[in-house]
Formats: sequence, C-alpha cells, structure tokens
Amino acid sequence: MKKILSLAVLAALSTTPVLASGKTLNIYNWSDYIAEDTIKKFEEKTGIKVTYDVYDSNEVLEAKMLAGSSGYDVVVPTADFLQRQIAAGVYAKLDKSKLPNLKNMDSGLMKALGNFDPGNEYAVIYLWGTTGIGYNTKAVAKRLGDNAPTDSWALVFDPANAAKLKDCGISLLDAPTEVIPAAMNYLGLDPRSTKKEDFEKAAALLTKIRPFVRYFHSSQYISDLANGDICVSVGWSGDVFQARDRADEAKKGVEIGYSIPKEGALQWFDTLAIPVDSKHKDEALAFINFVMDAQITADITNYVWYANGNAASLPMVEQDIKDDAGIFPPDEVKAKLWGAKVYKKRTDRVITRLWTKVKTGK
Ligand code: N2P
Repeated sequence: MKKILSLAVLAALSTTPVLASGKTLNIYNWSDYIAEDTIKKFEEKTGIKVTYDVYDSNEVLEAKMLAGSSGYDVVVPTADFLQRQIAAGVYAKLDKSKLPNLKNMDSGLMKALGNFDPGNEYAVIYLWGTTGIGYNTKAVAKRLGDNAPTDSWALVFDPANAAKLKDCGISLLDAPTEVIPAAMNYLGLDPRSTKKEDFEKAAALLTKIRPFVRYFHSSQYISDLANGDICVSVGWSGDVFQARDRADEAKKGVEIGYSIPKEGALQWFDTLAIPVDSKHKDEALAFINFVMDAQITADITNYVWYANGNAASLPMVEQDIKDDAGIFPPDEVKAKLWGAKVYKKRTDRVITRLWTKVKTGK
C-alpha cells in the first residue's frame, strides 16, 4: 500500500502532467517544423498523449501513405503530393464542424490550396515557403568575389561556380520534383514543363555539377550551414533561416543568407491531413483545430521562420519575420514564383530515373 501511495505522490509531483484521458494521437511531421512547446501545450490542454515522428521527404511520406496502416493520425503532405494522394484515396474528409478555427485561415491561400484539394475537403494549410539558396556569405565571397551571383541559380548550377565552391561544400535537397524544375528554370525552360527532353536537359546540367556536390539531403544542411561545414545549399526558406539563427547564436562569425533567385523559385504549401485509416480521427481534428489557433500558429512561425496560412495569426508574428522578403516575399518577387506541377505516374517515373542517375553521377 505504501509503495502504491508513494508512486501516486511521485506522479502528482512529476513535471509531466498525468494524461488522464487515455487518448492518444500519432503525428508525422517534417523535421524542424513546429515550435518547441506546441505539442506540450496541446497535451496539457486536451489530455491527449502525442507520439511525434519526423521525416524530410514527400516521397517517404507518400510511400507510407500508399502502403497504408501507417499508424499516423495527422500528416503534413505538400499540396501537389496531397492531390495525388487524395486521388489514391488515402485521406479522410475533414469534419469541418470540429474545426471552428477554420475562420482564422487566409481565404485567398485556402482558395489557392483548392487547386489541389477542391473545396478544401481534405486538408488545411499548415505553413508555406520557397525552395531557394542558402549560403555562407563570407565563404562564398572568398571564393567567388564580392560580386558572387548569390541572387541567381547560377551560384550553384553554373559548373564554373560550383567547382569553386566544392571545397567549402555544396548540398542539394534530396527532392527531385523541386531541384530538377529549379535547374529547368535556370536553363530558361518552363519549370512546370512535363516534357521528357526538358527533364533530361536539367538532369544533364545537374550531372555536370554533381562532382562538386558534397551531398543530397533535406535536413542535414541546417546544422551544417550553421556550423560552416557547408557553404551553399539548395534548401527550404525557413530551414535556411533556422541555420542563420543558429549561426548568429553560436557567434563564431558564420553569416548565412537566403536568396530567392532572380530567375524564380518554387512556392509550396504544406498541409495538415488525416489518413483514412487513422484510428484517432477526433484527436486528429482536435490537433488540427488547436494548430489553427491564431497564437499557436504565430508561435510556430516565430520559431521555424516559415510563413503560414493563418490570417488571424499575423498580428502576433514578429515584425522582423513579417518584414523579411525571404519569408513573406513582396509582390514583385511573388510574381516570379511558380506553383508545383502535379505529376502523373509516367512523368514521376522519368523524374525518379533521372534523379537516381544524377545522384550516382552517371
Ligand atoms: C522543414 C521542411 C520544410 C517542408 N524542415 C518542405 N515542404
């Protein structure tokens, strides 16, 4: 009896709240893509115990969703992947009566998401950003001079520049449907083209710079940029800003910049969706509604440096983030952004085959 009592006392004193509801929720999100206290706040508010796993690739998420029985209740597909996955029947329709915070969402952005999910039946916007270039200002200037073309894809895609940056380290996202179209854009081709020849031209260019690329990876570059272990990354906006932030805090003289190349860049939207075979749909809806709270979303944007789809959160988003043209691009920059093309299976196979060739350098 004594032992039982003391355990109860311990539990009461423990800093982790006792989650009395017995309810659970399994979340699968991108790495470095939530505020440090979001999950804790959700658990405290609802009594739902969260298991939280991360990934850094739409292809990885897609494979899990198509295989089914992932065990996840909330996942975060990018809009173009979402569309294909909706068509494959892997998501549940959202019960909007359980999402009162939908009123906080930016109607223009939700309408844009409607191009991928007509009527916004299956998903809400989480965060959005661009795929551009993160770079170490001093390391790049040292190798390419003060007029280094940091405002252009030429910084990485021109083999002469890439060769000079080889020693300080170039990384590319392991995201074929983002990097190949960026190379097409640099070559003056339509980045949304689905012509096989256009993909082949981009792959040929990427194969030329392949000897100068240290690695293909979609999350490692944050700490490597911050520590000065690599100097140029084709990467995601907020991730590069997180690297900049870490570098500033480390005070070792590493300075990181992010550029949306003047030729243009991909603008993507990531969404919250519920797998059709989720066993905790009510908990999943509770989480999605919780995230759509204006303050919770503002906290996330303030922590991960990604723009969001929540209009009501903007007054609570820090001013320097709202003023950052790399996060909330001004209209003249926005005009050069393109939206993702939803690829058919056949096109996808072409891309995957070329990407394998590029990565292995053949
Ligand atoms: C966060 C990854 C951003 C999501 N680490 C890219 N769609």
